[in-house]
Amino acid sequence: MNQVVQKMDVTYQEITNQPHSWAATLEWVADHWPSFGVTFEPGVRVLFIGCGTSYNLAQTAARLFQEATGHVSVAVPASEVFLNDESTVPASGPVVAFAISRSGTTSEVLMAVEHLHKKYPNVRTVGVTCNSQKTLAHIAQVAVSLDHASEESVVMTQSFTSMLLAIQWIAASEGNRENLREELGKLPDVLRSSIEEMAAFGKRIGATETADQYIYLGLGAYFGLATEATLKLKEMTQTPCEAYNPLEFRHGPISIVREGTAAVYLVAKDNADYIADVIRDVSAVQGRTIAIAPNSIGSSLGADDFLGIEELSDWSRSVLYMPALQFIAHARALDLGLNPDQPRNLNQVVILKETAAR
Ligand code: F1P
Repeated sequence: MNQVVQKMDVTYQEITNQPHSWAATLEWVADHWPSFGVTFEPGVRVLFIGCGTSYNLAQTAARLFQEATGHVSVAVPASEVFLNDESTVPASGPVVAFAISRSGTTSEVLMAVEHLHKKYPNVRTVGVTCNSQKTLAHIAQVAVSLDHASEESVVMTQSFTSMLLAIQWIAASEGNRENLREELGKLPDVLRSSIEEMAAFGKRIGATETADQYIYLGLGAYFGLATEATLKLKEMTQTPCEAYNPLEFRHGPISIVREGTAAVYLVAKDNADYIADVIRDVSAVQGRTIAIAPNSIGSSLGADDFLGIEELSDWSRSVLYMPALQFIAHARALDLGLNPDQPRNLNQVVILKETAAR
């Protein structure tokens, strides 16, 4: 049964297609973004808006964007833009809002963009999507449309990393960070050369005999990736899992750790010493500890298992962690005899009743 699903499942093909999708993304954004004429004036505030996986993307993107450009950037669930705009949308001063949606038809994202256009003349909207022919690309003032990263599968994998990579490229460009842009250019080849190792890692960590509860831990932009890792695992396997800032995890939630708990750390070089401390604490209460970390420090963290990732800067390396996290969820689904292409209770797009897909 598992082998048959593996050959047929589209989700696996899309996960393994990421080196190609990333190369096409970098080419597309370099060719198109400069001509859009989107400016980031001094004092601009930047919003990143999305739902589900695209909100996890927004959380990751906001941190990376602020780090590379210095512009204050925040992530907001799309529903909060039209339901709680006074606490989420700056009413004055220049604002650029990136509205993120693979499908380009998620009702809350479209409602958020329409609300911004109607009530906030100070806001410029940028659609980020994988479907140029759908509504978001038409109603946003400009659109980053990565059709090559669209997916047949319900769960988002290459669409997540490709849209994130496009936003990272924009951040590096708007921040005049040529070194970061150069590092991004290396990512497709780095991923191509490490994807088999990542798939093997995913099988090891996702195996049902090793854990029945997962905790993903990441700081800063890596927290958004940790949150996305939990959504992949929930969507594909319904396994109990949570995401935390690693140091916050010790302030109470560590009480859920037991034998059968796997704690997966997304380690950046800048904070590795602090993470090693949390690894020790989780090991001490019977948790299994797994680190995804830069090659140079992976083995020194004291984790039970680890995956080494290409050095690069913490900023540029961040998106490289995602395929390994996607493989964990995919491998576990197959181990459980589930079909990753048919996640329980889920459709590719959530359309609210009072609005039809535009
Ligand atoms: C957003 C989303 C997905 C989720 C599921 C339902 O889609 O919440 O993140 O996995 O497919 O839709 P989109 O707005 O990015 O198309």
